[in-house]
Amino acid sequence: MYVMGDVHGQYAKLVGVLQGAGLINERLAWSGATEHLWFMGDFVDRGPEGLGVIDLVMRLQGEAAQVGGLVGALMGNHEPLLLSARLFPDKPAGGPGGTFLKDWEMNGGVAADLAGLTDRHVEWLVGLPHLVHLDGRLFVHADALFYYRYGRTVAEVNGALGRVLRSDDVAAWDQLLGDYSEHGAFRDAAAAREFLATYGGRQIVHGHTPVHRMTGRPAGEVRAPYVYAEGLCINTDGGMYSGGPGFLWAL
Ligand SMILES: [Mn+2]
Repeated sequence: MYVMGDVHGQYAKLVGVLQGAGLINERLAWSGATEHLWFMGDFVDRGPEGLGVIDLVMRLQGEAAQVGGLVGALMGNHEPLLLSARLFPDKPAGGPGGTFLKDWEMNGGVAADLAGLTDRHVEWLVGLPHLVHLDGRLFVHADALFYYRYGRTVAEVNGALGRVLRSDDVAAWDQLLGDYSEHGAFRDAAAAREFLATYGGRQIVHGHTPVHRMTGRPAGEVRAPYVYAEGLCINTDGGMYSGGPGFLWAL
């Protein structure tokens, strides 16, 4: 099993990393056979080709499934941001831009991604899980505690957040997008331990906060996940949009 952190529109880097691991070939077709590949969310924004990344992941998901492999993806927070800009561009929102469209733009929104987004993309995106158990670990996009407010089990959280994203409840969307401004909650190992006790799993695997921001090392040097909180947490966000080369974590 391989895990890919936050891609943020870095299509060319993603292709290079996947080819380097033999998961796709020179024609960009799935060549990973029965291997499993999971993405941590945040496909879009801050980088030029977010929709290209989503299209690639959606296609590889189908190709892998045909040969007994698996491509899975978690929901990030930039996917809801993009969806909110599509649903209610001019409605007032709580971020610094004042509207959902302006807040998305200020968070690195790329006009071509919004323009190219189809119902098929939207349906795929809103169906992505927010929390998932894999290999005895708890995979979640954000290193944040706000998930507690949406439920005390993985199924409850996925259900509640899925309902928000399938609704036109502007206040609920605004609340959720604001919730994601939380970062770094698991630096406190006790908080990580309680999160795992609540939702299950022996380790938290997350993205959302680039490793270089936690370690203070240059983004260009980040080629492996960052293990912290007494080994309870694994940060997979290579900071690809701010100079990180991108990497796959092989379990
Ligand atoms: Mn994020």
